[in-house]
Amino acid sequence: MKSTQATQEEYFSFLRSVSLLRDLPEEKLAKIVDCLEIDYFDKGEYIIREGEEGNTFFIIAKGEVCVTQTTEGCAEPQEIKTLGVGDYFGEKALISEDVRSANIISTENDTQCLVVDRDNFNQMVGTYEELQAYLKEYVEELSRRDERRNAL
Ligand code: WNU
Repeated sequence: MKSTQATQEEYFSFLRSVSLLRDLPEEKLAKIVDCLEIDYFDKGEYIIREGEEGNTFFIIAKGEVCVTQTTEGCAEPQEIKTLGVGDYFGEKALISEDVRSANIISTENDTQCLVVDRDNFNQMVGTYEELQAYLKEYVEELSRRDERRNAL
C-alpha cells in the first residue's frame, strides 16, 4: 500500500485494535500495513460469493456486511450473521484450501475493507502458532455449524 505516514500509522493502530491481531509482534503488523489493499463496496454489493475461489482475507475498517449461505430446503440463501468494524472474514477458504463457503454482502454504502492476499495471510498466520491454532479451530467450528444448519 502506498500512502502517507499518517495513514500508515492510522492503519497500524486500527489493526492493533483488531482482537485477532492484538498480540502480533510489531514488525509483523507493520509488514501487513505495508502490503494492505483497501476495497470499497456499495450497499448490496457482493464482497465474496459462495462457491467461488478465493485468495484474500478481509478486515472491516468501515461499515457493515452480512453473511448468507445456501441452506438445504431453502430457496434463498439464509442470513447467518452481520459483521462490523474490526470483524474479519474470508479466512476459511484460505485455511481449508477450499472455495468460499458463504456469501458476504455489504449492507451499507462505502463499506471499507482492508484486504490481505494469501501470501501475506500465510506470513501473518503461518509463523505465529497461536493464531494459526485459533483460526484452525474456529474454521472447524464453522464447518460444524454449517452441517448443523443443513441438518435442521
Ligand atoms: C459460518 N459458516 C461459514 C462467518 C468470520 C470469521 C471467523 C466467522 Cl474466524 P470463506 C465466506 C466467509 C468464511 C467466514 C465467514 O464467511 N463466515 C462463515 C460463517 O457460519 N462461513 N462457512 N460465519 S463470519 C466469520 C468466523 O469467514 O470464509 O473464505 O468465505 O469461506
